[in-house]
Amino acid sequence: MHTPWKLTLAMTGAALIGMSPVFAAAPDLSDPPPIEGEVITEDLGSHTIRVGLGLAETSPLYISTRYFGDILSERSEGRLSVNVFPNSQLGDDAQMMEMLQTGSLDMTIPSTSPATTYVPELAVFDLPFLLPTREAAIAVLESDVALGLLDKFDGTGIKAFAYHENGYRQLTNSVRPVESPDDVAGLDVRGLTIRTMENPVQLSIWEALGANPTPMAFGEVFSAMEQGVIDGQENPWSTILTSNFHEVQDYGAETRHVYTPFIIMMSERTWDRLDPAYQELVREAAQEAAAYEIQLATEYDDWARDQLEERGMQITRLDDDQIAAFQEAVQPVYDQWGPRIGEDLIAEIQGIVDSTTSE
Ligand code: TK8
Repeated sequence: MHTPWKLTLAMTGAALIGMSPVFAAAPDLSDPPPIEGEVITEDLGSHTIRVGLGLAETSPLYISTRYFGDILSERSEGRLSVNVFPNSQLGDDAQMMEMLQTGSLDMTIPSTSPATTYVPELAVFDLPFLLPTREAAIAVLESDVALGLLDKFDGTGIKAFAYHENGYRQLTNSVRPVESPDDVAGLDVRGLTIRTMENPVQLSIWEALGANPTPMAFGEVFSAMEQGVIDGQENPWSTILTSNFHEVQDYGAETRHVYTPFIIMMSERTWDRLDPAYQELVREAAQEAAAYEIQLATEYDDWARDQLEERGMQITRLDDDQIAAFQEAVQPVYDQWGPRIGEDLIAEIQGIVDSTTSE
């Protein structure tokens, strides 16, 4: 539902900086790093690589994917080019990964949560409050432990190259402000119906908090909220803003309950068609795009929260005690999933986290 003043505000912002009225402005984002490295002048074949994304054109993910395309094109003298399809127009994360397997899509950058179908250990990222600071989260993403999980895609028909940041997930809803798990569960009134990613650990988190969790593909979330099928959802502020969720969600709570990254991946069929020199180029470009995306996502996060407030979302900042109450309420998730995900893996990740916080 577009209320007139929201539209006016969005259009004023758009007019000011000359962007589409769908989205008013972007924060002061870093320019992409200069494209460096060897240019392959030999003709090793021409390829157009189609990349499907769940998020919108305004997202850090989209911007970095365009940069990925620029790197490939510049360093192959235009023989490699990238077409990006945003907004889940080719399918949701799960469908696009299946398309990589069959070779009907070349690349996608899904969340780790639906990718646990292929690599169950990736569910470690679904554990709530595992990565308490961004510094710790990035250290984990760059660690051999996490990179080793990407090798486990071997044999699935998918090649995984690097992690991108999705960001700390925050709760929004259209019913009431949330300051505590009791507000989620509702006590005297009904619990909130919350869309979760399609992943059993995510489901457990919202069950533990007393919500009515409803797993759903990301592309369906806006209309489900608009139609009142669900009360709310959880995603990083940048996604909430760039997906216009504030148009249908009045309340936000800064819960920071989960940090699940994205993975940049390619169909093995596409990979096998590329000359080894192009394969190496794709690998390098994926890493450079990942680093740029992490920077953009970091720059976007708090700015997006402030923008949402300006556009009328009432956002509750939670203090340490309030966060601790959420953390305590989701403890059963560790008891239930820890043994299945692997206590050793969890301990290794926690070791990396500790090494960043004890310095
Ligand atoms: C976009 C999704 C999305 C994720 C979700 O394809 O499903 O909520 O956070 O960003 O991967």
